Amino acid sequence: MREATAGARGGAAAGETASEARFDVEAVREDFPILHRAVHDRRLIYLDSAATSQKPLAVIEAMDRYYRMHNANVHRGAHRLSEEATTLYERARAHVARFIGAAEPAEVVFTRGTTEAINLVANAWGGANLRAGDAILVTEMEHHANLVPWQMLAERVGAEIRAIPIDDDGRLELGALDRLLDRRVKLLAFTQVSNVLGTHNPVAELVAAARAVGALTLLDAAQSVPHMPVDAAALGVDFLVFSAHKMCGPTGIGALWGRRALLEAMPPWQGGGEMIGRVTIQRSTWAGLPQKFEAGTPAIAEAVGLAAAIDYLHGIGMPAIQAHERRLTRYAIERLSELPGLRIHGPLEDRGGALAFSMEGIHPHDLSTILDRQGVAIRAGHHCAMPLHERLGLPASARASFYLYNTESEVDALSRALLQSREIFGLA
Ligand code: C6P
Repeated sequence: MREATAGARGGAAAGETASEARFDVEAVREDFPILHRAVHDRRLIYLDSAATSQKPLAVIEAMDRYYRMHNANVHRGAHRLSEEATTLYERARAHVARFIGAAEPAEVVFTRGTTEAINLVANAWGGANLRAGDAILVTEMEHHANLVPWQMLAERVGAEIRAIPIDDDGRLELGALDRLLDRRVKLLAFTQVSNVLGTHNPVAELVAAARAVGALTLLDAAQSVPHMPVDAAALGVDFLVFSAHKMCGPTGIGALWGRRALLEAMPPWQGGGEMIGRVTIQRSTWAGLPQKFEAGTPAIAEAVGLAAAIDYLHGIGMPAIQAHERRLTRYAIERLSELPGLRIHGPLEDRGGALAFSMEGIHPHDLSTILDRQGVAIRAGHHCAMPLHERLGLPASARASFYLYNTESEVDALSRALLQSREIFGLA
């Protein structure tokens, strides 16, 4: 669909890359029905895509079509509908594999999302490989999903959690690796892009450092896969996890990618139908990859929706989406920096589109409530990153986050609403 808009602006102007020139945000917005609704009698300005993205018609219709035409359970029935559902489900897996640069579809395990994928690795890999005295290295900016499962594992086996600190600009202090990364570290689990600060972490450097001490790496790609080209094999990580709902797909599905040899060596973590080879009353054998990790009836319509989301994003082009978001984030930083009392947290350059800030004299929750009355949806709180907020010395922050359908005029509206909130609070 988007291919039709390619070149609509007649080629690149000076200083503009080809992918920036091709991007037609107004045409993109037409694909998202929800963007046409009003909130509190105002046009909806949705700036909370880091929490969950909106869904294009192509995804909504693909799921609707699945239920109208193909619904059945997968891998079980010999009847026509079950064959169709199985084909669609496995085609979705192949789509994901191509999208993230997996060597083969069998390396892609469907999960409920990023959180479940990390819990899977913590239970299956961690349970089998971690011993008392071992360490797991994370960073101070991790989402709770990439922290709490490791804490639970560490508690169980007697391992230790270490964290790479951040500097005042919200970037990792890589100098601390000398002190933190030794042979006791068995896994380095880190986010590619911070959901609060927008920081882009140096994946290649971190992977090389982990490898040098024989540690594996898990990349939390929840905030990167939706926004930029990501190639798991090229990045050199061992595990990669993400959620469909942040990339135009439905809730309830995401994926774990892992290297075949690692996944094969891992025991299953949940038992039930689908994941077995042979079952007797006393014991069972396991299915091969990836079924070994997919016990029970999976999220079939959601897999179909995820495949449609990938088609949609691919049709626009991930480099074009990334370029659009970069431009918009730069613009937002410029506009918000002009506002009195406003402080942006995190790096100002070379960053993703999650933009956390504080307004002097107004609690983030009050700010988000006032903005909501203007139709502007942002998030306020700790964004499931309490250790990070502690490091920043903040109980909470406000966060605007951008995606392919956001515009400069929406950033202007955010800026106006923030100024108004100062007036409401009687701030000069
Ligand atoms: N962050 C946010 O508003 P789930 O909930 O499993 O789909 O994703 C968890 C998760 C893991 N890692 C990162 C970096 C994330 O940003 C998230 C989800 C949302 O920031 C909801 S708390």
